[in-house]
Amino acid sequence: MSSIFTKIIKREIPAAMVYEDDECIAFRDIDPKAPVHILLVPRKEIPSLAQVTAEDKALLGHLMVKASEIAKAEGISESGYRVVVNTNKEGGQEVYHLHLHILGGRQMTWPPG
Ligand code: DGP
Repeated sequence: MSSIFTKIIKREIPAAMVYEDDECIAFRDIDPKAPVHILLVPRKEIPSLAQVTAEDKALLGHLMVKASEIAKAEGISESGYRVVVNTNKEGGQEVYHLHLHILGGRQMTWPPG
């Protein structure tokens, strides 16, 4: 089932775009939890990390490379950042379209809440 991210991908609702290519898009989170908070989303509708298969191997690798590049472009690569994939209910997932959170610009703490 499509989510709000599909509407952003189709440009049916606006978002502060950061990056896009044939496989993914990145835009700023509407409710940022850090000075830099970007969502990196594959165009392919995969509900969560729990649904990926070996077929998605190249796409998942692509997302990690792009996360690294976006962090560099945002100026948080050297200082550090966190990449988070909330997965299903106990993982705190709200939008069921696979996405990476790229968070930076402040000190992160551990363990996460
Ligand atoms: P998660 O809990 O991992 O599913 O995170 C979903 C994130 O998506 C959450 O941080 C808020 C963000 N979000 C939800 N709706 C919108 C939207 O319409 N636009 C933008 N830019 N972000 C959204």
